Parts: sequence; structure tokens; C-alpha cells
Amino acid sequence: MHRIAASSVDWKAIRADFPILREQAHGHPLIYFDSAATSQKPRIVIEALRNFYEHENANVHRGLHTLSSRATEAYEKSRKRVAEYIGAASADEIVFTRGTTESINLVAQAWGGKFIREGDVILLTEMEHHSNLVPWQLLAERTGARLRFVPVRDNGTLDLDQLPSLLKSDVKLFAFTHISNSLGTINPVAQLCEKAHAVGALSLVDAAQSAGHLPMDVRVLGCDFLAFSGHKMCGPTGIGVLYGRADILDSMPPYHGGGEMIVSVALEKSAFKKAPHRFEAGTPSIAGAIGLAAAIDYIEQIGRAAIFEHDSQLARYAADRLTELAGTRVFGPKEERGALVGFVMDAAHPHDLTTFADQYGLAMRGGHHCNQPLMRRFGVSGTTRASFYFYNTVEEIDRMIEILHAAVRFFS
Ligand code: 7TS
Repeated sequence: MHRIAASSVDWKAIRADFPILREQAHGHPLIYFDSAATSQKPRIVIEALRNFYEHENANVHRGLHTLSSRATEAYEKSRKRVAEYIGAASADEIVFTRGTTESINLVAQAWGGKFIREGDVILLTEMEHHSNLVPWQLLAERTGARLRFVPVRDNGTLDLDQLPSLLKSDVKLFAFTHISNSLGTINPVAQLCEKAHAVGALSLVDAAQSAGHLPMDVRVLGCDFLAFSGHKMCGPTGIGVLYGRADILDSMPPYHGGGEMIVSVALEKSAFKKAPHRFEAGTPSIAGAIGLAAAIDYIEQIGRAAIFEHDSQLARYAADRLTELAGTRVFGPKEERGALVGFVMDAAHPHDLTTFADQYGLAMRGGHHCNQPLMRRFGVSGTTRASFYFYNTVEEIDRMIEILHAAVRFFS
């Protein structure tokens, strides 16, 4: 049985930073095990949003009045904060988007539209979230490019033995997830980026499940693009990030057209700003960016190494304890895993199981988790997923196991 190591952080005290964790569901204390879908928000982030709307709200980059300067300054300061957080060389490498999905679509449309030709290959993996799959399918349809996939082994890791036959000089981009949102697998990002570069391909990392969970430096990882969402890392919804290496962003045409992204506009033709502003058409999520910077400050205060240790231990503890339950199949690697565990039980369908658990205040997710090809690979239509963050506790996992025992009795 995996043991939880003592850590210098007072994790129980941290729970008090999250007002929503005091909620009840169906008369039971809420156990929130759905942070892979979206994390909860600490008071300090909620207050940053409120402070912005009470003291700084105006549109950015447009007005010459005091509030507009305050808003612009706060928005651009947030961009710098994000750059520091992921080790980017400059704030110009940070594009604010709505989230991971939009970040990947931006690359597929703007970079893919310019550089991908018929016969080129985009290499993906079998464990990609639909948002790192469908944009490439659309690009392939438009351009005649082909998609290729790194298979997943039974233990939930990528079958990298296949890489030499898949990652060849016809591959222009290797796009893969850092942490699988269904299996918890942590992929060897630096190694994969290096292999991509060795054949002249660029790399894109989907960091939706990792950006708020572990230390990350894009220059150490060696990736060309990195995408993540604010709402999965204590930030607000509607704000996300695309990191792109400066020279690559500079080579890309705009994604959306409109205000904010132009230098001058004539009726027939326009001149565009440099990156990153060229990719931010229209009024951005100003409050979102400011909230994300507050979330980053909060996460950094705790420390990403400590968060990773805590979360991954919880996930391994949960995976171990789930094996106590008869007729339960746990997915993903045994040794190292991100902050989640997916499983199926003979006793009940994932939808019935999660509905049952909700009656006891336990929030999990049942279904395909936007991983339909991966579910098919494992011969299931869906799984039940418990996903954790640093505000979760061992006691909550013990309670989950009790509830699942009750589910087995109820359904059989
Ligand atoms: N990539 C991965 C690996 C994800 O887990 C998700 C969201 C996305 C991309 C898309 O992020 P978005 O913020 O643009 O929506 N994953 C999940 C999930 O597992 N359950 O709900 C959303």
C-alpha cells in the first residue's frame, strides 16, 4: 500500500482558501474529485477578479484615460507573469486565448494553414484529448496532410518502441499531451521534443493537465508550442495560454481578424501587429488574464514540486485502494501518475456510478472524457474518473472507497 509522506505544507489549512469546499451536496460535505475538468478557485483569485472590476475595469490598448492604462498595465503584467511561470524567454511568446482548445486550434489554423502541405504528416498519440485531435483532422481535410498515431501500451504508457517507424522526415509536427486526462500517464516531454527536432519536426505540448500540477520550463522541455487553460489551475474560465517560440510565432499569419490585432486598416487590406498581439483579435479576457496571474502567484507560493508530490501520491493511494474493490479495473501506469485515476467496475456503468456517488456528495466524472479513441483502444465506452488537486485529502479518498463499496452492494 502506498503511504502518504509527511510534507512541510499544511494541506488541510489550504482547504480554507477555497470557499466552495464548504458546500454540501445532497446533505453531505462536498468531495470534489473533478479537478481535471476544472479546478476550484481560491479566495485570492476571486478577490483579484473583484478588485479588477471595482478599480481597474476598462478596455485594454485603446483608451488614453487612467482606467484604460491601469487595465492595460495589469493585462500586460499578467502576460509577463505567465512567461516567468513557464520559463519563456519573453512575454512576446505568450498569446492569451480562451483555453487549451483555442490554443491548439490557433496553431492548426495559423501555423498549419501556412506550413502544412499535402502529404505532410502530423504525428499525434492514441491518448490525445479531442481538442488535440479534431483540429488536426480538420487541417488534414483542408490540406491533404496525413495523421499518424503513437500507440498506447496496455499499461497506459506510449509505445515509444514504435517511434522510429512513425517519426520520420515527413512529420512536420509532433503534438502530444503532457499528462493524459484519462490515464494519468506522464509523458517524457523533453525526450519526445528532442526526437521531433531530430527529424526536423516541431513539437506541441498539450499541458492542460500539467501546467498547474508540476514545475515546468519550456526551455528545459525544448518544446516549440505549449498550450494550457487557466481554469484547470485555480484561474478563471475563459482564459488560456499558447506559448510559441518567438521566431515561429513571428512567422505565422493571424488567426482571427478584428480589432486590437492591427497596425492599420484600409478597406481592402490591413497591416498586422507583431506577435503576440497579432493573435489576439477583439477584446480579450482581461479579467481572466489578471485572475490567471493571481492563480499563478498562489500556486507558486505553495510550490509546484510540493503540489506534484502531494497530488501524485493521492492518485497512487487511490489507485491502490481501488484494487480492494472486487470487479474493478484501474487504468494507467502503476508507478508514476498525474493527479487522477480512471476505473471501471463490473457492478455499474460509469454514469450510474457517478450518479450514485453524487448522492453522497462525491463529485466524480463518468464517460469518455473527450478521449473516445483511447476508450475504444481499451475496449470500454467510458470510465469513472476521480481527479485530484492539492486541496484534496487522503480522508476524502477513504470516503470514496466506502461510497464505492456501498455502490457495489447497491448495484449487485
Ligand atoms: N487537453 C487535455 C489533456 C484536457 O484534459 C483538456 C480538458 C483539454 C485539452 C481541453 O481544455 P479546455 O480548457 O480547452 O476545455 N479536459 C477535460 C476533462 O478531462 N474533463 O473535462 C475537461
